[in-house]
Amino acid sequence: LVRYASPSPAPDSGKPDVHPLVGIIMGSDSDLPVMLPAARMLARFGVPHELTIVSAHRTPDRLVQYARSAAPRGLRVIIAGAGGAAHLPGMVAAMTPLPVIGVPVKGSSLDGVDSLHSIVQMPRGIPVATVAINNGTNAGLLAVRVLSAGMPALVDAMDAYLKSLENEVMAKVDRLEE
Ligand code: RP5
Repeated sequence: LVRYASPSPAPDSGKPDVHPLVGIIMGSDSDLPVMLPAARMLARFGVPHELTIVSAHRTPDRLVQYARSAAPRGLRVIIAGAGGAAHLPGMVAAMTPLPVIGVPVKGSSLDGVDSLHSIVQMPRGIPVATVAINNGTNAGLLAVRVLSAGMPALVDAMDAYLKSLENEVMAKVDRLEE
């Protein structure tokens, strides 16, 4: 389990807050290149998070333990990425009341559409918020937005992020029209 501290100190403690609010899990270390951008986005917003491997079919007992302990441990959102018959996000969602964001990972066949369908087509009662294939970045951003419901500073930070995207495009427009 890798824990990433928030760069902002916890109130009153004077020490960095290492208590993770977001858990990032993936079915295999081969998913890491897709999932690291989620971690980077959370780091950019100063959201403490953790990252590890949990495989629904290779480590089923670990899956149960992780999902059942997530809320009591203080996590508020889980991001789960998997490829192939990607049942990891759905299984986690079945065992925790926390919001689960699923990242379909593109495997060596079927272009990741198999993973997308596995994750997005959850039956009634157990929702998984699904981002685009291989889009760890959007999973991180969505986690920040979910957290921002109770953390106004994140609303301001997200506004600033949106502004930075706009500025990026407008700089290109200016160069094009010069
Ligand atoms: C899934 O199977 C993982 O999420 C990964 O996307 C896929 C392939 O895993 P490896 O064979 O690369 O370990 O469980």
